[in-house]
Amino acid sequence: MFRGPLYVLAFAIYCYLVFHYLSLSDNGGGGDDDSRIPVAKGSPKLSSNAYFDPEPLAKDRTQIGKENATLVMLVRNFELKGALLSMRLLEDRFNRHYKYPWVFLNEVPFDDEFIEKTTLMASGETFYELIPPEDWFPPKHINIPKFKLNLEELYNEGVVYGGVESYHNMCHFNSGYFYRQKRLLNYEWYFRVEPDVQYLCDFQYDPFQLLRENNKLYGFIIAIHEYERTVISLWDAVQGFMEANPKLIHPHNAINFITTYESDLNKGHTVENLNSSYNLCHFWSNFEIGNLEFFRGEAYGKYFDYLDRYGGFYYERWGDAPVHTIGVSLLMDRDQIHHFEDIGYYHLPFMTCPKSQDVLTSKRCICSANGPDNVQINVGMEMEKFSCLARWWRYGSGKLFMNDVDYTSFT
Ligand SMILES: Nc1nc2c(ncn2[C@@H]2O[C@H](COP(=O)(O)OP(=O)(O)OP(=O)(O)O)[C@@H](O)[C@H]2O)c(=O)[nH]1
Ligand SMILES: *[C@@H]1O[C@H](CO)[C@@H](O)[C@H](O)[C@H]1NC(C)=O
Ligand SMILES: *[C@@H]1O[C@H](CO)[C@@H](O)[C@H](O)[C@H]1NC(C)=O
Ligand SMILES: [Mg+2]
Repeated sequence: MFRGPLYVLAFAIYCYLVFHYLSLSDNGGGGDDDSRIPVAKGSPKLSSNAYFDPEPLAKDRTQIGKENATLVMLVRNFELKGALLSMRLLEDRFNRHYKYPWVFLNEVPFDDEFIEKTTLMASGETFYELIPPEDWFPPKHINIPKFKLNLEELYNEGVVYGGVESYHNMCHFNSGYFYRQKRLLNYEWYFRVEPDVQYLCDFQYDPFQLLRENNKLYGFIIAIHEYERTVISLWDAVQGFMEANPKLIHPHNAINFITTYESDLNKGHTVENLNSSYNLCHFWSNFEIGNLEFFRGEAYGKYFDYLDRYGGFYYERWGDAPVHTIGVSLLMDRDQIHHFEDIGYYHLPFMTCPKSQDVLTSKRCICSANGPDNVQINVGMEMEKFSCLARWWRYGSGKLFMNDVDYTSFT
């Protein structure tokens, strides 16, 4: 006697489902979709969420930061994943509050996937620039057979990246050409970013503004020793430049930072077998915040041209890090070089983090980086024997013991 109402209910549900199905297929308009190419420009995405307006929300990319500045990344298409990792961290820790633009540089065109995904990751405007071949490949005075021969030799000696032709182009470009790329002429300040790096603390202030207001021109985070084999004749070239251009050397320079040897600054460890007075210290250039007009200026231009004539970017493996470092150490007032002691950073294989507990807490630092194979790097390198930071404190612009910035914004 209870069955009657149950059948009625089952029939009602059946009718509802049939009706619902019909009404859905009426509205679906599926026929047109069969020819749709999901990734084509202008067509809706396969996974677009039907509950939202199909028009993507337009992002307001208007710059908030007040400086004439840009983030810049030289990168290859296949490094997209690492580029996004770096961007995500830098956007979250700093740039989403300022929306500075991003400039991407490459000697081959960026592909659509790279452009789409990095633009979606950026809070500000994005620009994709093709490097002209004459800015990328070896200059005319380079003897190509000699270059190839030396590549082989560097490879056989196991010099890191020594045998990789494109690495030489990259170091040459970063030493003397990035700041002259057409798009970068629009800016006064740059922040260099590499794929697969990690920013471990909130910035809480605008580093471009900090540099400008404190009359600084170049900021670094890690200082370390270079492999001697890569720069055998670099100091000879630098000495030649100094002798030819004594007026360009700044009277209050940081030459002692790059030419002193006391081992107490390296925990008693001596840099062995050095054949020149360059002690191999350099600012690690994968992190740099600097003034483009300095690099575009007469002094650095003459310095770079002098080194370029020497051929060491190709016959040896001069890195852009020692080249920038020697340039800024000789041509700038040493007080114009700034150590960002309060920014946590990781680039394989080294991590560095602020030391003050106050700063670490305020800036929500996570001083643990994810290295390759999920190895955690928990120890900062700033006090290791291979770091040059102690030397910078003695011969550069000193060591700070007081917070010189206000860390209380964005709290
Ligand atoms: N477009 C382009 N970018 C390059 C090329 N080689 C290197 N780069 C970029 O130049 C920067 C430095 O290259 P890396 O390979 O990271 O060199 P590195 O930092 O000395 O070495 P790693 O320890 O491997 O990171 C990175 O931003 C790279 O993406 C190249 O041939 N073309
Ligand atoms: C930004 O700097 C560049 C290079 O110095 C300059 O040409 C440009 O006029 C500046 N733009 C603004 C808005 O100040
Ligand atoms: C330094 O000079 C010595 C003696 O001339 C030489 O044997 C050695 O290979 C040189 N070291 C480097 C890194 O060039
Ligand atoms: Mg790198």
